[in-house]
Amino acid sequence: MGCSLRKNSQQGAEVFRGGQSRRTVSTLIVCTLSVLLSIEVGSTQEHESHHHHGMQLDNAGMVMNENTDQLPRGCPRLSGEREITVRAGKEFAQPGTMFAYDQNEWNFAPCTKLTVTLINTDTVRHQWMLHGLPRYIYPMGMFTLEVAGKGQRTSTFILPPGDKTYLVHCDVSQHMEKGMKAQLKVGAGDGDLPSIPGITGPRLRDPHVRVWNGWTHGAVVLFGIAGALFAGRKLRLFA
Ligand SMILES: [Cu+2]
Repeated sequence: MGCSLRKNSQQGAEVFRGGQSRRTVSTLIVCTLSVLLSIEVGSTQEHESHHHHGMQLDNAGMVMNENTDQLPRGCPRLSGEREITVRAGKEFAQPGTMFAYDQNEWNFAPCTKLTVTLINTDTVRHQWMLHGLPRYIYPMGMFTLEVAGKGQRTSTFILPPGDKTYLVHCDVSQHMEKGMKAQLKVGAGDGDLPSIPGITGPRLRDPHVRVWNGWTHGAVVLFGIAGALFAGRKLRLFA
């Protein structure tokens, strides 16, 4: 895209001034965006060429952006090494959801080297995809494990410094909306994410269900009867 700004020519009389300055402004915005974009793309390409990790893909699944040795900026050294095993499948789903992980929250010290094993207990594809990582190590800011059908996959990455809450989810269409959503807190985290099953979303014992089964059920029935009587009298169904 050419970023040269056209000079005001004689042909542009008073009438066209407004239009031209608008065009100039929009050209400036487009140019700024494209420069920013090329910087971003450039840095990503640079890092992809510097690091051997990238995508490991086969019929059974994939690992994206494994990182076993590069320390994120701000980590003087690894604070420790941890391992987790996460199961993913329909069998862990709570009422109102269809897919789920068997855990929905993790907490680790900043700069932890974390090895994740994802076990898929379903026949459909599931992922453990974490967002918001530094892009100079992890292209697109993601670390992903994917298992297509029953099976498992293991990979390692290094958590950044600082207190932050990271989104973990399955990116297969509709799986996150149907319950496959979790959060990983580094340090103290920076809050809870919305609709995390069992944390900020529906729990196993949904309070609405309990309340509904209790006195409100009776109250609704009573109101229904009263309403019917009132409507009946209005319509002169009774004398
Ligand atoms: Cu899934």
